[in-house]
Amino acid sequence: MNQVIPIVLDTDIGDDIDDAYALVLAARWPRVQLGAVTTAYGPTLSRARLARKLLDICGRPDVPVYSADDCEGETPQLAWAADCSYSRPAEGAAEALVRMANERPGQLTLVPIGPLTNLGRALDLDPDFGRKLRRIVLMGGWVYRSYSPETTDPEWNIRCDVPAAKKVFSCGADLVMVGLDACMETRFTDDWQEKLRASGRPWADALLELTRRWPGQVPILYDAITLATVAERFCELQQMRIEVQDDGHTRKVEGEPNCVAAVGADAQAFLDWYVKTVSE
Ligand SMILES: [Ca+2]
Repeated sequence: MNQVIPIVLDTDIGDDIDDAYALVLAARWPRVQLGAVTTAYGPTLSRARLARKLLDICGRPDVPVYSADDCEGETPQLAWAADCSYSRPAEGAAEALVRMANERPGQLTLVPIGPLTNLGRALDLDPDFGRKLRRIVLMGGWVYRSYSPETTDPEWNIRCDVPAAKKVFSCGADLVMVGLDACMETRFTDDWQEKLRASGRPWADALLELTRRWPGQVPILYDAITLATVAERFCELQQMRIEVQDDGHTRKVEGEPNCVAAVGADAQAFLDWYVKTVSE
């Protein structure tokens, strides 16, 4: 029997659709014990309300949701959760992260799937925060794919808070970076959505409703394959040293490795596994 892995999911749920897919996986996957969800970036209170509603539908009212500095913002996904009664804990997201890391040093795996603001703040509160975690498995950056700083935008999660990302990549944590190299083929096309619908699960219906409201075309499950990497090997991983540049690009440089980076993935195997896992 494989050991259950305690995790915390740090998410910017409510903009792109893949955070919702990752949250349902975190709530339903027996290999992980979801201890808390923290919300990051922009309208963190509305994001927390959305996470709360989705967790409740997943049968997980036990999972607390912490938000951070909040600002105005509205999206069709966030509007879906407007009817959810969410009471914000007195403790903020970064403070909760520091407390949980101290309560079980060396045991917690943190999975950030949004901008790294809460982690940066946690490292300000406790410079040893990263070393108290078992591991950080983050969605962000890229290494090889289309890598051309002159012509290609930096990846969103890193670019949105570059100072926080620099802190995370130098904090001494056991770090796994799942970037665009591994994610771009995880396209959750209509065929997959139909398989999910066939499960008849209420959280599957919620995901498909959120997907319907989302203005994009085909969901790409960046955040869900990142979470899967906590205990599954759909990604090809390489040790390397990554430098976060001032513009948010992640560049492979010479020197002692500071992370393990995903450089490719078996996307079809992952999608098949995903649908099976959240259909249980
Ligand atoms: Ca995200």
